[in-house]
Amino acid sequence: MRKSLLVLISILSAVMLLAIACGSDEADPNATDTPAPPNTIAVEDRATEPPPPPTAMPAEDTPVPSAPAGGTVELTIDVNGEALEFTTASLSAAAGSEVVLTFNNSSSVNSHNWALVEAGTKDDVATAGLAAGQDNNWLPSGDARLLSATILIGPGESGQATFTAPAAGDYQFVCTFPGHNFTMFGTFTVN
Ligand SMILES: [Cu+2]
Repeated sequence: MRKSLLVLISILSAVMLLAIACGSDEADPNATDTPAPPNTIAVEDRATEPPPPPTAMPAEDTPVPSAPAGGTVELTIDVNGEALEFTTASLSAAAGSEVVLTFNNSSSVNSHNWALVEAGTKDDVATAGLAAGQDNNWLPSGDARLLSATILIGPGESGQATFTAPAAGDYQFVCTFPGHNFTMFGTFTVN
């Protein structure tokens, strides 16, 4: 009888140990469950982080092609009626800016153009334009001194010259219609 009791006790104690062991095993899953939430949070953080870069990429790409280094400058010029002179003798723009110059020729009889040339070359360029003829808008072709120009604009008509403002410095603008260059000119300042 005593031996059987001892066996029972030993069996019970073994069962107790197993129960404790199982209890400790059950504690492990709980231990692994605790770190799990941080992992899911970390995954959520990673999931929310990627979206900003994609949205930031297009935002950086769009300004590059659309916005020139110096921005866009819109200039307007006219003539003083039938006088052979522009309405202003000075224009300016920032270096590298995209210049859109609109020339409104309000004269009722005269044709004009507007040409941007290197400083001190307005008369020489006009002379070269005289040789080029009216079919070429009184403008020489392939002339490095001529930086930009409108076409020949008839009375009451308008035209545009679009160009990137060159390096900082003083330039000239002039009408190269024969004889107009002596009174139709001004200084174009790039700053
Ligand atoms: Cu003119």
